[in-house]
Amino acid sequence: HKLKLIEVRSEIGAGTRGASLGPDAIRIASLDFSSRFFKRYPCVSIPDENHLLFESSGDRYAKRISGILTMTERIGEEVCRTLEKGEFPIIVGGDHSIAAGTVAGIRMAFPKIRLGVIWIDAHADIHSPYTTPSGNMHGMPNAISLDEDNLESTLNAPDQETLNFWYQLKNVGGICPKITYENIVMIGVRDTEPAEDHLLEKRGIRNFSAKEIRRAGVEKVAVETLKYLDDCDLIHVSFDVDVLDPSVSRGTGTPVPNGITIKEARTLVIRLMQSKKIGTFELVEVNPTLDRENLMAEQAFDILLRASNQLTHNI
Ligand code: DIR
Ligand code: MN
Ligand code: MN
Ligand code: MN
Repeated sequence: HKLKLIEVRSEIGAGTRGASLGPDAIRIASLDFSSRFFKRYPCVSIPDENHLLFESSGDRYAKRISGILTMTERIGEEVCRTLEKGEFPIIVGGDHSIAAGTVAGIRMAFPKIRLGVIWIDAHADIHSPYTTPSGNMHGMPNAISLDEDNLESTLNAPDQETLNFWYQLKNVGGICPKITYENIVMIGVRDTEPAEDHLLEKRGIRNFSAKEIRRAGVEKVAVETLKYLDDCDLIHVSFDVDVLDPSVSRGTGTPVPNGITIKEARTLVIRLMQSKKIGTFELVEVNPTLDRENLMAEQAFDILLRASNQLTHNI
């Protein structure tokens, strides 16, 4: 099948604005490298006309959740349509809240399969409105996909309107939950809150820490990850650029110390994409307004290019 790029200009899920410019910054990086990447593959763009609004519905425990719901539905429909045509969607964000839409789209296209997720990120993004410290919805996509409220760790009292939106969000595509705990692997997660730690522990989520990656080597981590998800029929790879070390990840909203190197990230992605089970790839959280010299977008483009080349190779 063919690759299809889906650009999502979303930023209302993040605490720092500017991630909607990520896809354009990555395009500019590709031009600077004289790459024909964006000419080679068909590309659609999902706009977010609400992104410049300061307020949209939702309380402080789920900021702009009504806009997030709209975006999740749009992304879901586009990803579903792409998969139904037999094309391979590469989703370029935008903030990480878009991952809920990607997973919804996969589920809409394939309701019955065993779906795996490889979550490459400094964060677990498994908060709910009941537990979020920030109200930023890019910290919630995994909870949306898993139908996880984490009431045992409740810290907040979201209002009824917000909870109605939250329920709708989890039910986009009519399937809830969309993934299960045993079919998710996290790589590089190192900045979590106690409410998230509680879940990671209770549900036994597999997480390869940056330390483990360094000790075992990325090659081994990739092999172990794929082995762990061996039962899955199809796997989604979600790559948040803040998994990278802040020495290269200045241009992202929430950089976290002790990240993986760009070299480790390349090898990891190439090795993972060699698996025929990978069905979607997503790269998020490039924010050029925070960067110097578009460095983050250049690194992101490099990752994107390598992932795509590996896929083209598979086909
Ligand atoms: C934090 C930060 N856990 C929150 N999350 C981020 O606000 O929920 N995710 N930055 O990418
Ligand atoms: Mn994330
Ligand atoms: Mn992150
Ligand atoms: Mn945090």
